[in-house]
Amino acid sequence: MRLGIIGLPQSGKTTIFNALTGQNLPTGFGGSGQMEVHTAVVPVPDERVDFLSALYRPKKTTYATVTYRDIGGLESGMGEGGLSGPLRNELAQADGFVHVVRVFADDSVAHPQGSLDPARDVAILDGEFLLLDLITVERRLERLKDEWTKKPDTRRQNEIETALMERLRAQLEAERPLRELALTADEIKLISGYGLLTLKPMLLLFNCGDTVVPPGELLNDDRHDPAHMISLPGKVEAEIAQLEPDDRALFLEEYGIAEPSASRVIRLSYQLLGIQSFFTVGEDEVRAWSVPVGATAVEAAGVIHTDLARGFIRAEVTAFEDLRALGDMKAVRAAGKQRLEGKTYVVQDGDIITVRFNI
Ligand SMILES: Nc1nc2c(ncn2[C@@H]2O[C@H](COP(=O)(O)OP(=O)(O)OP(=O)(O)O)[C@@H](O)[C@H]2O)c(=O)[nH]1
Ligand SMILES: [Mg+2]
Repeated sequence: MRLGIIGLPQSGKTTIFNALTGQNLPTGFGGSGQMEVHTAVVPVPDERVDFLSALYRPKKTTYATVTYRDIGGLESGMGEGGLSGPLRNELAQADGFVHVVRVFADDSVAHPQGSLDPARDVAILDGEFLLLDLITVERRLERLKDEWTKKPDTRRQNEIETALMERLRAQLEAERPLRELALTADEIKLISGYGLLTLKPMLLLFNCGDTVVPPGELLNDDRHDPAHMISLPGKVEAEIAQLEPDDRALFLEEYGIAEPSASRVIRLSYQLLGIQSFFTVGEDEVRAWSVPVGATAVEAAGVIHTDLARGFIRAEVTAFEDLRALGDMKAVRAAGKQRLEGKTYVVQDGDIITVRFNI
């Protein structure tokens, strides 16, 4: 799953990318306004995996991952003619966005709007995305009108899609993001190829200077869920990410920080994408796997290996918290806490799963 880090020029996107990924890309003026993309795959910190790894002492421990893309090149006004080319593709292919908003004051860093105003900056990028989606929807509606006369045999389908597109248009004209609409799985499938930007989940990341201001004091906009906002000191976080693990632990202890905000952002982005983790355990490997919320046992088996889905018989399932409470699998079984589940069982976050299969 892929998250695009976006924001106005000089908002601190690359700084945040460095903080999240531990990379050390150059920041500051230079790339500004240019379409430029950096990518990194990042393990999702999960103390449950740490616990399982300590218990099983496996040869290998594998965390779930998310991919971040630092996407430069978005600007105020870019939505007007619609986007094309690599920037459009890049945005369309993201599963969600981390929108970096500048809060830090620093006279040596130019602000593209000339002044500090986080709420205004959020509105600017939101407005560009709404406009870009509106252009996409209107183009599609024109196309459907064309096809109505040219392809009479697909009129039923055409009607269905036209009605849906008109619903999307009304939403966008009311300046509301598409992600707020209650769409059916079929409807989502129908529009999934159009790269609609406001349909994707978005995390607002307020890049503060040394004084961290809570999101609620920076923005009051019901189009953004407070659970999908976070404030952090971007530059400090990027510096923490550069420390060796031992120095980092010392630094955090000294400042009384339980955990770097970057770790929280990574976990938040994982949740933002509507995915959750289940675990497989053993002497060889303890591993977190990602499935969409609502996935079934056979779908989870298929994530591990297609053979496991094909030959699926049953899944042995233990809730992680039961294992943590009881200490080991033997105690879990003795307490009757290990269940046998069938193909249609809906996987819960933190399930420890062993698939019984036969091929
Ligand atoms: N004082 C201060 N400066 C920051 C902070 N975060 C980023 N900066 C500085 O702001 C400038 C821009 O940061 P970048 O991370 O390059 O911003 P960007 O959004 O990637 O910029 P472009 O890719 O050029 O659009 C750099 O000089 C950073 O050092 C912060 O929290 N405090
Ligand atoms: Mg940058």
